[in-house]
Amino acid sequence: MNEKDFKWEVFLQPYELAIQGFIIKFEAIKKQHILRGMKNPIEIVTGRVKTPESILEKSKRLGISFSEIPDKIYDIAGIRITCKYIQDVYEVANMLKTRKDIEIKEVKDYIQEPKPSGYKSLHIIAVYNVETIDGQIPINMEFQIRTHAMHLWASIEHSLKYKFLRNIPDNIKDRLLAASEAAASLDLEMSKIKQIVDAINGEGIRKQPYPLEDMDIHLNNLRKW
Ligand code: 0O2
Repeated sequence: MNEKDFKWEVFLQPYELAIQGFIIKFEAIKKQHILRGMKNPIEIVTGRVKTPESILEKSKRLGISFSEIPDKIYDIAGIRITCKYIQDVYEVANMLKTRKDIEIKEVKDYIQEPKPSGYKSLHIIAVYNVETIDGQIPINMEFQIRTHAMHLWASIEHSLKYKFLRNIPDNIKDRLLAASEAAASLDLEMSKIKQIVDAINGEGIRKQPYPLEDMDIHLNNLRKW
């Protein structure tokens, strides 16, 4: 890899393909759960390919040379799965662990051990082989699995990091840590509510199914010719 004349679009295209593919795969898992009347752990699936500016900034910050970028920056392709409950986060993580199309390299559990900032999420780094016109290319992917409460916190903290050029003032940092604790309390309380509701459902009280259209589930979307 040579920084001069580097064709970022060509380099990033397999990452884009991988992201598009995994969004479809996770939407399919969600649909399969809903269609079978099963409890669905997946709420929202999004993905992004890191921008060249952000890749270069991270490589400089972590002391990674230009040629080492594909091997040492794991989140060029990022998939984010947002869940209602902490239990669902680990259920999605277990689903990833049993998949045959990825090889898991590392699990970073920032829920059990939050970052000093207060950041919480479960990260799974995996290798995925993308089919291209040059054959299979192995790429690193980062799956971030988190609850809505963790996501709210991370989005606000992320935008503040940009606003303050990564130097968030101490008084705001302290408040962010307190907010992270509050988000954790909310998640815990919601988990308890879920356990109570699951127990009621287990006692035979039938759930009222929602119409599929209300959940944006449509069948036979592929009738295009
Ligand atoms: P973006 O804008 O999301 O693409 P790093 O934490 O980035 O210095 P490391 O150890 O490689 O270095 O990170 P890790 O743990 O794999 O996390 C990478 C991504 O996780 C980040 O991407 C964020 O999306 C998220 N993340 C990690 N730590 C924090 C944090 O303290 N606050 C927030 N809001 N998000 C975090 P980037 O590179 O930040 O970029």
